[in-house]
Amino acid sequence: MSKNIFQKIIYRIYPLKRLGFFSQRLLTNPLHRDVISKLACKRLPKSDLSVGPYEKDAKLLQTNGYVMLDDLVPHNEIEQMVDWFSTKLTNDRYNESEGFFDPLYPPASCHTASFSTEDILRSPHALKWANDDRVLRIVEAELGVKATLSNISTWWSIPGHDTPQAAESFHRDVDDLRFIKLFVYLTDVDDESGPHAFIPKSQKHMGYRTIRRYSDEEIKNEFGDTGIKYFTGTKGTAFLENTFGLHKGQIPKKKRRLLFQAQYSLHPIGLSDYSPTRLSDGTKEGLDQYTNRLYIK
Ligand SMILES: O=C(O)CCC(=O)C(=O)O
Repeated sequence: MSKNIFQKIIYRIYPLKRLGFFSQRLLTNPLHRDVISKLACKRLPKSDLSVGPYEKDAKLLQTNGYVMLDDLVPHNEIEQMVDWFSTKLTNDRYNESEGFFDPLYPPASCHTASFSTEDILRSPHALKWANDDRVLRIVEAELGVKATLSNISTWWSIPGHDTPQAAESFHRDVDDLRFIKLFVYLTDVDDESGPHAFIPKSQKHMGYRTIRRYSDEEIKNEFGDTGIKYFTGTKGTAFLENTFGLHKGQIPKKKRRLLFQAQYSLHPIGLSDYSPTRLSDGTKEGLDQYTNRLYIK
């Protein structure tokens, strides 16, 4: 039996990537995660970007768990992205049996309507935003190695629900030993459109380490009303966040919210299956091959 076939059989029976994913989920003490991720970083490609003029932003991200990125994307690019997605269908990742639907007319049960990875990759600016020089410099300063783009998503959050679903309650993401998410609002987001919520500095907090959803009461009892940061802002509002910290995407009270998100980590996310897309050379130009390897051929 050739080594290749043998490897394939072993990988089918014993999916190492999932083992890695579930092992890191056992490590919920931020200090332990830090020690182990330092070891993991030793065998990963080094960043070839310096933090340069963004040292202060990198420090803010490290200390507070988030940093605002003013003027990250020009207004006309937001409009072009909104136009692009206005012609595309979505699905409900928590209820795939609904199939694909126009996000203007979602099924009554749908809280979040997600665009396909293919539509996101082929959109006019997703890859450009995800590979923005400022973003990668800050992210790589935090990761300590070259970033792996491990998730790229765009979804509508839809109002009209009384009880939160999944990520609409406070939780920690425990996706890899180190990771950071980029958020870009494609619609204006006020109190009625489900602003993203985060507990500053909670990425280092020793409590709330059981992997589960936490109620608003539990979080408010610990951190108070003023301990929660709500990210309201006009379209184009952008920030980086360490979502190992406690966070949620709230149920919009009245208005819909369109969000673009990219995730950067040390490794591929072990639960995800990636099938890199072949894009035209023009689109790939200037993009780091390693960083984008899970999405682009
Ligand atoms: O919808 C949001 O604002 C946050 C979603 C979330 O919890 C996440 O991306 O980890």
